[in-house]
Amino acid sequence: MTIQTIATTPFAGQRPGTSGLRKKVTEFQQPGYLENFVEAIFLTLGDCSGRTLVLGGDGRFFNREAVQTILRMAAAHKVAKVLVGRGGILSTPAVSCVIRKHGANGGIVLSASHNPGGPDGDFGIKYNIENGGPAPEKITEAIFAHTLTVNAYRISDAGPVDLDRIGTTQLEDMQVEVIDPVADYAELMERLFDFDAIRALFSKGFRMRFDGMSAVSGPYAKAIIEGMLGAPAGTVINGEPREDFGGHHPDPNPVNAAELVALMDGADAPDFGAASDGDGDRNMIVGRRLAVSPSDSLAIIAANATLAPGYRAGLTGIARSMPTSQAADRVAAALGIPCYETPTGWKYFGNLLDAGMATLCGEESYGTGSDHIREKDGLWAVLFWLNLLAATGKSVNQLVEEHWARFGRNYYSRHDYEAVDAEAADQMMGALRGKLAELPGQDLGGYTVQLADDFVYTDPVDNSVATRQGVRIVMTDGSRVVLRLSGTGTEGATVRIYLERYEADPARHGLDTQAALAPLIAIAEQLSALKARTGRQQPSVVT
Ligand code: VG1
Ligand code: CO
Repeated sequence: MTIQTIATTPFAGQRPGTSGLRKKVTEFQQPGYLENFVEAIFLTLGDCSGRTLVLGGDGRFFNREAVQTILRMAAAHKVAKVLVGRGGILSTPAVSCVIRKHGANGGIVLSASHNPGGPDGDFGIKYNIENGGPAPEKITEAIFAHTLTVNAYRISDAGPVDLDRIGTTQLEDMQVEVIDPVADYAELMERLFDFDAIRALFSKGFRMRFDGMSAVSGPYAKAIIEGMLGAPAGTVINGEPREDFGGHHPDPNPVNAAELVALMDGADAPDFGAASDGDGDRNMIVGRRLAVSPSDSLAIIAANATLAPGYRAGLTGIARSMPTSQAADRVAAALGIPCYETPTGWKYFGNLLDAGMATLCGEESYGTGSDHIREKDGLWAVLFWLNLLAATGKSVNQLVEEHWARFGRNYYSRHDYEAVDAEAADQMMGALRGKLAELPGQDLGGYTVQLADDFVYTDPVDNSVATRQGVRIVMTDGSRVVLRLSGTGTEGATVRIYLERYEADPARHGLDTQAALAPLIAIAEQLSALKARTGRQQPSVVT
């Protein structure tokens, strides 16, 4: 076995987006493409001797190959030890959990999350730091800078490691420990939630469906929900991770999890439905004929958090991404705790969580989590809901309706226009930014604009500043229209339009969401001229 230095030349476009580097699998398969990016990570980390890293992914096509390459590169960079999930599998929340529990120096997550997989799908890679969370921008920018100048990478020529057997092997001077991908995570969940109460709920005949979407969360959900909590076999559907996610889009929303939603709408609907995404960090919560909006889910979890043993002491604060609805702000106000508004992407929550300023975090994109790890956590949110259902004896629908009655309802929707022409999208955003200064005070479609800006975030912990994080037009009654471009897509640009309207009156809590938001949808079109600029008449996905 020898360590080799292989000459290479930079690839353009290796700047990490909202959550790591995501590209088509075919792009990753170019000789040196993955290696260059991994070398850039190691160049950023500096001396790795004595360090421990965690490595795993969501099992999508190219996962195993990438794990072997990264192990051989880690050995060449003198990493002391790598903890890798069996079969190369670790959900994103499990990576975060394992880094923290084992005191590792960081980890590499292989996933393109909610993007489709398979030979024609997407692949992704992300570096997480020692708190278990996504690397902050100063690190991702340093990695990117190295991708522009990298001219060689170091790699061992050793043969492949057996990833399917638990135990420790040696690769050059590096230890490779293959671990059970579920055990550490399951143990953490058991400490946070009232497993006895949830077990009692299932033993009384409570029925649930968890859709693993043929992605990474299946093994976790089976071990915890069917195994530890005693739910009947078959509660977890699509529970085997597949390299192409069964050809589906592993994105838990009512559009992509249509089968689950149809089941929950039917006559024989179970009591509770849930789903997770490719890498297990997203969640969708479904009641009977009711898909709970992720923003509402965050607010409801926050309002009832002390019912779960891990949160009995209460919350220090709540953080939500800017486009996420303000439902959580109302709960924070009632609890007398701060609510922080951050840019999109979990990396912006890390400092607040580390500083103990926030306990719960959430994003409108089906992402919810807490200070138990430093990633959003799909199964955690599902278990939190199970804990609330068991502790209150109420249904999902009851909890949601009672929440609205108490706090008011924030009608909310996101309209995505996927794979639009990137230049047209940039021009649209540019033109919109140009109009912002004149909007405050203007009357638009029955609303008066109070504030219009391109969101700038100053991190209250380290004072780092993130600019151009999305255009927001806030009305005097708190209703909002937000527009931003996705940072996770791999084809053209994806325009996201976020719409929110607050309604205090319980008599008006039963409206159709799109109808309730129609005036704001019209304002978004009026200000952006999206139809003319992109040629799109309809959003590709409405959630
Ligand atoms: C999207 C979501 C964002 C989320 C990110 C990663 O980013 O909007 O809220 O944090 O995906 O989620 P963007 O830039 O495409 O809007 V995951 O589950 O794909 O890691
Ligand atoms: Co994800």
